[in-house]
Amino acid sequence: MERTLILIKPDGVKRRLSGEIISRFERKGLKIVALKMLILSKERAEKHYDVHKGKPFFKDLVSYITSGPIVAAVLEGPGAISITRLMSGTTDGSKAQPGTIRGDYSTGIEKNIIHASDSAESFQHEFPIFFQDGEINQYQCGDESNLY
Ligand code: FUP
Repeated sequence: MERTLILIKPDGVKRRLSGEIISRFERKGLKIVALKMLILSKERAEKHYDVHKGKPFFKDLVSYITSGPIVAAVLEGPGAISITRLMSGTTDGSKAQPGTIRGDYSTGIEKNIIHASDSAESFQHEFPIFFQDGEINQYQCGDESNLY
């Protein structure tokens, strides 16, 4: 089954939106298989965002994502990667569709509430920055035959 990584960024946590965001994904039918709160070190943040190294916003991005606690989760379900991206909305909250997480809660590009892996390759790169394989919980939900 497909898995993806989401991060609720420091603005989302500090605005008490963690539960609301996780709820949206649960109601959609995705399953939480790993979950934790942490403060990211500069080194791990730079690794997570290494595709953006050298870009003008990189330094601010790293300093922002390390500025407070984040919630990291692995979500599982068919199409989990594209579903979480669609539900997150486009990067810039001022342009994201209402109904998406960024469209509903963010007005800017840096403080945009959520990160979601954009491909299976990104998930493979990002997952070990936040979790070990043994932290994935495999279990069945009673309604899976109605969902999938
Ligand atoms: P996304 O995949 O939607 O999270 O967006 P990107 O991977 O393109 O960018 C990662 C993060 O960098 C964004 F969430 C916010 C930040 N960013 C900026 O601050 N300025 C930019 O011009 C582009 C991205």
